[in-house]
Amino acid sequence: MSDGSMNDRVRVGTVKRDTTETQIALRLTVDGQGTYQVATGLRFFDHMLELFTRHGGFDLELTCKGDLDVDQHHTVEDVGIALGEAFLEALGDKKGIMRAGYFVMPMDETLAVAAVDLSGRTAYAVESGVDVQFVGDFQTELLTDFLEGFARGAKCNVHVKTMYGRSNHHKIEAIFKALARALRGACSRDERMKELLPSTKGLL
Ligand SMILES: [Mn+2]
Repeated sequence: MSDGSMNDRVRVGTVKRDTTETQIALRLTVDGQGTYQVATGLRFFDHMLELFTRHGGFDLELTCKGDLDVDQHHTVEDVGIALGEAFLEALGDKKGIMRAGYFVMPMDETLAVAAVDLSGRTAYAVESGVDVQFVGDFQTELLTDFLEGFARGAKCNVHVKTMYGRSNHHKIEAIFKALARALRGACSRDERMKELLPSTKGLL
């Protein structure tokens, strides 16, 4: 039974982001049920965001109307920023959370790792091992732009790497799943230290 304190609240972030390049409306529930309604205009990207939501145990409603007639860059990067901002908002002062998390995720023949630190600082490192320009309708180099945007929006460190694998579809998919589960760990509540900020600095 919830006592209604901040530590028990269902953590939600909502972002509305309108530029000349993209119009985004996003609602993220960190403590969700894995449900999603995602429409970015890019089917492979939708697929990744959907499995990210399910594997993270989040809920996500997201629409993005982007300038796909230019190319996919603004859409993918801005969704990354908005999703990151939603996490930042949802987590509030970050008291009582684990803060850091990692996951090693197999996807058939592929293995990917992800590590995140909700540190208040932006940094990212990406080694996807993807060696084709497109997977489905998705321009694969934009995986890095998505993760950079996410790291900026959430003010966090994001590191992902495909250790090995063959299928480029699997490499990207394993990265999104690993990231989701790493984030799930980082966002989870620390029962033993629930009143404490997980930092000696006094601010995250
Ligand atoms: Mn797939």
